[in-house]
Amino acid sequence: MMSFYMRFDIITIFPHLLDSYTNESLLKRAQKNNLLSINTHDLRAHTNDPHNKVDDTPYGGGPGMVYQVEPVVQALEALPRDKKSTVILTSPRGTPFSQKMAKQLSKYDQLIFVCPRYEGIDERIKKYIDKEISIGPYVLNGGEIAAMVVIEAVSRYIPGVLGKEESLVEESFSQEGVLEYPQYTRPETFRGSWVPKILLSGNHKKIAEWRAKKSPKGAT
Ligand code: 6GU
Repeated sequence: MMSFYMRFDIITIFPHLLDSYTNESLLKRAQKNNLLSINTHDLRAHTNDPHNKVDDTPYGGGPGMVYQVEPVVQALEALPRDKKSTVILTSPRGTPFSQKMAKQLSKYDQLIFVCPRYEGIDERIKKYIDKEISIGPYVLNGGEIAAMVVIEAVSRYIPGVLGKEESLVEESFSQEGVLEYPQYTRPETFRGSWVPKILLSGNHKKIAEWRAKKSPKGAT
């Protein structure tokens, strides 16, 4: 049986920034098992400028630099495109990222991220992007970490990415993906602080009731 395969592409001036992260743990295993691929592309390889410049001063004046539209569009055009793909601009002005969005994005075959640095990007890029996403109400130096956040949250929905152990944990998560009740593991006592006795009782009905009571919404 042909399994679902998802392709992630990141256009950035720091193509190696995320290498060590994507080559460890679950994302490493998922790539080895051909469930997904994470491909970074150096924006500077797509300039027509002899110095590989990707930004310039803003028209109308003002501080900082602005990403030029041409290298980004050329980088986008150089990418192989899967049937169901979408282009995402990472930006603090974007739509706030959420668990629900992660699930929706996992239905695509390919997510392409454009990750600007500096002050922003020439507005004419809008014609070439489908979505603008922010990961929270704060400003980052660039969109690379934001793209990584989105990729990791989305990859959890790709069948086979989570192994048996992680899937089991997943079942005790609420729909929004947040663990609801407090957890404990060995030792039973740590510096005078005890694990609630009910969890050691072996009474599964009582344990379930306790967990329901301890969950913010009152039920698991
Ligand atoms: Cl996606 N990019 C940048 N530069 N800053 C952010 C962000 C993205 N999301 C929150 N802050």
